[in-house]
Amino acid sequence: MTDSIQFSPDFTWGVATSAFQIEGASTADGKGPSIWDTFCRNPANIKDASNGDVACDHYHRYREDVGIMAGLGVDAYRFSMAWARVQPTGKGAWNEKGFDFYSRLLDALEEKGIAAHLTLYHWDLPQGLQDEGGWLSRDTAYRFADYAREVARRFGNRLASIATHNEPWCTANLGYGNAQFAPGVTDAKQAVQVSHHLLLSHGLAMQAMRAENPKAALGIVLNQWTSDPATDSAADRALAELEWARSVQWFMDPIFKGRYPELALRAHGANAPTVFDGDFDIIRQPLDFLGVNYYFRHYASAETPPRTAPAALGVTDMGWEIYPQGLTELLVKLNGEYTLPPIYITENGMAAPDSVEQGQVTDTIRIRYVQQHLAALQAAINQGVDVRGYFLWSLMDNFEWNSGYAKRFGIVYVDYATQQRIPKASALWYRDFVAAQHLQRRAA
Ligand code: PNW
Repeated sequence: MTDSIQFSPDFTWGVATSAFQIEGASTADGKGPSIWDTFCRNPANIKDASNGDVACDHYHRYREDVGIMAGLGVDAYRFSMAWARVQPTGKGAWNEKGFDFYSRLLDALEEKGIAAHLTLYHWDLPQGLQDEGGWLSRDTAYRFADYAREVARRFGNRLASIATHNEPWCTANLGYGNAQFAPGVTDAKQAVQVSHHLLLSHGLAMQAMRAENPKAALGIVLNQWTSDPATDSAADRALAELEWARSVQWFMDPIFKGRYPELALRAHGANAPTVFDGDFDIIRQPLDFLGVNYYFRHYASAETPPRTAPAALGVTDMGWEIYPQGLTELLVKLNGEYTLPPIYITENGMAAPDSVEQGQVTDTIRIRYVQQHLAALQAAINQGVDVRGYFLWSLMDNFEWNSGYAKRFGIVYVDYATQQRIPKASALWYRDFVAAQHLQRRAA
């Protein structure tokens, strides 16, 4: 099905990971604890009572992992930096050994000609800052800008892009709304205030990095979904609209329009955030790119119990509906509502119950998933959306947050007992697909 798909010759093909999910080495070389180290200390928080102490041991095996990427022939790698590695308590002195690790990783990537796309914050706040209020404290936004400035100063010229945050919706709502994620708070009002401080920190970091390195390509990564009413009822349609306002517009409007969406503000009522004069001027910084993570659509049903999505194409091992057309609809809708910079799909992929049989992992379902989403992506491009790249989530199986190691998103299988990496059928398929896309690059 993707045989017929031709993306532009300079389209970026990549894979993605994040620091806490793969690095392990949780106390190595002076790294400080993060809120995810702390969260995992309570085994009840993680489905298999696991933690990130070892994970994929990428900290020690990064060379092998970069070699695997080179074997796949990808153009680019999206990863994140563990803030507590380079600044153990989130403020004060820099930890040179922490920066050295990322410098070695960049060396390895450069050697293989793989472009490095860095995310500054993929959920692992230094515990030292959490102890002083974490993202509920406005001050944390300023600490984040200091960190961003230092990274731009040291590495700006070696990075193809720098994203401030990964999925601030998750940080705020899963971390402070329903306690699925660190720091494990359930307080709707706090969740909203945290989302404001995350946006503020994004703006402050953008300003700091621009001043430090005007040439760096800067942006943010948001998880997004379309929201479809389950039925034609007025209640379902209203709920769908509210969900769009609370999840997508809540982050997009401040960044691109300098305000919060009225509908969501009204819905938050007494939980609306405290906003200082000038905050929106800080938040509304021009972006060089927008990263979009897409996994599923939102299905809005006001009935009790709510109707569930029909899932005509099935569900993933996370229970998430497979709904590729939602990616087309999302991108076209965003393009209509906002004046957008170039878009990168910074995450897309699926969890499947993979296992090794005679040395092989036959994840046909994942190949189909990626094919369907690439077709959907092409449809959006054909409708005028400026998409420049696609990063498959994930390079390898890893620590899937509160699901622990039970959910596998990788195109490379990880045998955690031996740390052996086994490319799945999807990895071989992606390798061949990317190679075919590169052929026309040479022809062009
Ligand atoms: C993203 N939701 O997380 C993250 O960026 C990755 O670190 C993660 O491994 C991947 O998707 C798969 O889960 C999300 O509930 C977690 O809507 C939860 C949601 C969305 C994204």
